[in-house]
Amino acid sequence: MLQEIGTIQTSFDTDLKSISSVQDLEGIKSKYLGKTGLIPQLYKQLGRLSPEEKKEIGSKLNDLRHKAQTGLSEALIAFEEKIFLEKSRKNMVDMTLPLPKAAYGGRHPITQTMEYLIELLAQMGFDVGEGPELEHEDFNFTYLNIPEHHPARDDHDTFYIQKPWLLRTHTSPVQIHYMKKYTELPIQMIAPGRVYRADDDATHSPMFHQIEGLWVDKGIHFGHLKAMIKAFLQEIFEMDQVRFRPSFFPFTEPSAEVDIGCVFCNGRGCRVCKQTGWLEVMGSGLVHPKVLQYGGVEDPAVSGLAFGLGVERLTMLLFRIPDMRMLFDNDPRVLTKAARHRHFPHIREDA
Ligand code: 2NM
Repeated sequence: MLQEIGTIQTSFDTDLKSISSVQDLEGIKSKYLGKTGLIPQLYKQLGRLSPEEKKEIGSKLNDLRHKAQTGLSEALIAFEEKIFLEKSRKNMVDMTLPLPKAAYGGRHPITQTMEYLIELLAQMGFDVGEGPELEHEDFNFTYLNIPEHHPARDDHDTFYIQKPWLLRTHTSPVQIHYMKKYTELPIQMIAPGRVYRADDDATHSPMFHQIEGLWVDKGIHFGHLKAMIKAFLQEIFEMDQVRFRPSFFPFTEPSAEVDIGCVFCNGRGCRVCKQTGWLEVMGSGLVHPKVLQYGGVEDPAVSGLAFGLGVERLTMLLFRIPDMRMLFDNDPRVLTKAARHRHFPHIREDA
């Protein structure tokens, strides 16, 4: 019987080493420890032995049963651990992998243009003025020398909230407020902000952004206007063709529209400049004496220059956006477009 115990012990050890599933373990358990298993069968034979043999072999048998039980439960634990590690290795996150390309936000092209222009004008000495978008018609029209029956005042062009209150149609009312508030010369300021006009097509939006400039001092003349605007546009567009065309605005006299040589075709003529070789970029003039008076500037030796530009139009030129409505659709292809300009933040490829 001792020999049998040894044989069973050896075959148990071999069986235990070769398991590949929990079912294998169950099989081994019933083969050795089950009701009719090899070990219980040996116990049944104990009855035929003498008390001395019973004592010795019984103890050996107890050892065998104990070894089989602990061997099985240890093997079960080891096997479950192995399965767990295999599963977690399969789900493991590799911290050395590069992250997936993530979409992230950025400033709108209009905002980028606005901030760039404000920064540039601030460097040229202009203070930044602000005022309400809801204005009184006196500040929006009357004080800017726009007469009572001028078509610009028409309900068709202006969003009246409740007469005389309206949404400002330009930022110049801010400049009237500014002149009234800051009487010390020189006055050198810009008014950036949103303006509203009842207009909506490929080149007009009912809400758009303007930056208007005002420079008031003793002896300001058209030469100052030309030099200032040339320097400003050359800095933006890196070219030197600037042209002043006579024009008319109620609030300036004389008035001029300002063109630059077409940056798309270098003046040769293309679709963008409609074959003229020139692009209109802003309006300007010497402030009408009546406007200075309304602003509280009394001294006839004091004069002023003024200019105004549409930020959307400049954004379209700098970002190569062909239709103004595209600026307000929030299409990510427009929102992540990079400006072809040395001073604009470059939008990353993976944005
Ligand atoms: C323009 C063109 C010409 C302008 C005039 C004034 C003010 F208030 F000082 F009189 N602000 N802006 C002006 C002059 C604006 O925009 C096309």
